[in-house]
Amino acid sequence: MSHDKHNADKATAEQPVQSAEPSSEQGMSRRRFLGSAALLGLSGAGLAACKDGGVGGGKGGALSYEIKPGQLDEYYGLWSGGHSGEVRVLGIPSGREIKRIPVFNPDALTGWGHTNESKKVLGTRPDGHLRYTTGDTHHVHASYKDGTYDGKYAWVNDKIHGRIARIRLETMECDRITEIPNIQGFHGIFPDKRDPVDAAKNYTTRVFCGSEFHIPQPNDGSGMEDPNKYFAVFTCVDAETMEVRWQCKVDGNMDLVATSFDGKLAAANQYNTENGMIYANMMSAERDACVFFNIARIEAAVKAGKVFRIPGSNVPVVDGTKAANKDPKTALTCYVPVPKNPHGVNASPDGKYFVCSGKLSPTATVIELVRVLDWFEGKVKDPRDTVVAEPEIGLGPLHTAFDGRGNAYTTLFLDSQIVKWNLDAAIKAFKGDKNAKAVVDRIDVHYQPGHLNASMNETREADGKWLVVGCKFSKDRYLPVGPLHPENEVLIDITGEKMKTVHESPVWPEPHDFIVLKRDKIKTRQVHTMTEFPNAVKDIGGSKVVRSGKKVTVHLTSVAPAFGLNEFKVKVGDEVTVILTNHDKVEDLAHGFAIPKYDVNFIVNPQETKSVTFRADKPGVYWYYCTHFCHALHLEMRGRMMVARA
Ligand code: K7E
Ligand code: CUA
Ligand code: CA
Repeated sequence: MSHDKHNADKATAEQPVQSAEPSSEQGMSRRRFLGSAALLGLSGAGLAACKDGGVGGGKGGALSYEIKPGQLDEYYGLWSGGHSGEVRVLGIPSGREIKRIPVFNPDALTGWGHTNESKKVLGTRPDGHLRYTTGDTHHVHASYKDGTYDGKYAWVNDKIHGRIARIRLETMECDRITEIPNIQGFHGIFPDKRDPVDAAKNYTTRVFCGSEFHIPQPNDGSGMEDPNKYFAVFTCVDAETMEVRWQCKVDGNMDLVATSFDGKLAAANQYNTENGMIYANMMSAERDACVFFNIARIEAAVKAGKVFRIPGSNVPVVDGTKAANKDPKTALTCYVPVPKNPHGVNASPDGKYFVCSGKLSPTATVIELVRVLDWFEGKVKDPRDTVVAEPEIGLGPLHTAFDGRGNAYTTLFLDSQIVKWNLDAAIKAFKGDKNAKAVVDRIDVHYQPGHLNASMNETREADGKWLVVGCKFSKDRYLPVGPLHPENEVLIDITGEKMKTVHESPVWPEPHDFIVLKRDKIKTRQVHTMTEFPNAVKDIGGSKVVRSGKKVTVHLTSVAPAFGLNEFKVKVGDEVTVILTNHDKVEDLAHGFAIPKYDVNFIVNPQETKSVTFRADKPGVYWYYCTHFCHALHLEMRGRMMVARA
């Protein structure tokens, strides 16, 4: 069936968006607010027509995306993996996938979720199995210093189990995972860009976490039918210790998170200020909110002990509800009304604005941060007066990126377009200037874009070169591969007045979000140091078997093409721990270690140590072998584990 036919079928099955009922608000165009027909559209791929060639194609900039064999990309892209629970590293502009970083997902190549060291990071149940084997990563953001990336850490959320993970960018490995209490539907994260009170700390010290789903607190089976028991909390995690510092109770839910460059404000957009339990109720109010958190005040309240605790957790919780924060001069939170059901809040690289978009309203709301700070001082009366622009930009606006030259780029999910609009023009138009036109350009993308990000645009060094767009549907863009399609990442050159699509690449669903960092922001270490690992078998001739009762420890080394032991002997019923240190020093020279029928499989990179513990429960000979091609005699790199009958 052709793609067009598919669309035609869809169009009859679902009402076209443009026929949605006009809203009752005065002076609104028919497209101003969308009804339930649009909501259907939000869940379907069928609405946008397949038009080839973007509106803005042709007269764009002139960047080349071609990276010839042997050439390196100019940018690192850090992509979330979505359902896989991983983070991926792409080269930009080529779109080549360079690495997958296992985070919440067991991974047989690296042995993540399998080795003792990675199990410690992931967390285990009392029986030794992983606490969770699934993850759902959405948002990757990196640490800051002086308003730009410092290359130290990246964080990513797990929406399913409410966990936040940290990745050391030096080795691009996950080193910490924290499970956040009292939340469900953990969605937005954003690190702060400096400390709001300590001037010396001009770097990331906290990571803020928004949770979507409100749950009965405590969620222990009581109060499930009592709506008053339900609420969501905003969480602050310490960037270094990865411990939860505090939580803030809010009205409504939270979706995406943004932080200001001065460290004073964090914000989360809320699509369910109604506290609805079903979607019809979640879209009943004309306006939802972007809730701002006054970080210094919250931390002072925590210090002063103005907190409560949710039974079952020891985290101090402050009350950020509207009822408890009526006086702006002491308020911890400020709820700025924005058009209904927004999905996304993004900070402009000049540090002045947050942009929040309403997926059921064809608008983007520009909130000026000095006005929010003024509201907290009692100088601005109505939280809505912090809004300085609200241009109409198109249907289903989700996320916004910036070029550092005063322009914003917003994904239009329903229109399958990117719209480029000018912040200053939008502000002028909002003030009543009839000649000010916010929208600069539009370009079609294939299809239904969600997140987008421009190179370095979450920093003060936004360079306005590349815009990457994550399309949620690829439909006909690649060779058909059965019912499950890849998603389509679109590369757009934004150096010119007009946007220009230059490249597309498929990605395995569903990345959601990504950031694009100049490659010199990340300095990796290509070889580990043996002393990093306390259990390393440091002596190259130190391979040995040590028995202590029923516990057997096999100290093993690897040097291509041999393990330190050609065999080792254990007995049925033993608890066996294999500690393997790779003594090879050459970059890229990894060895693997696998034991058939014992489900053991991991690699050790140069100078790295990993260990695995298992019960010897099957007698016989089991050849352990190297799984990673390391040497001309790689196949010969093996030995026997001999398990004697008890
Ligand atoms: Cu898919 Cu940021 Cu989780 Cu929007 S999120 S598209
Ligand atoms: Cu060692 Cu292959
Ligand atoms: Ca709503």
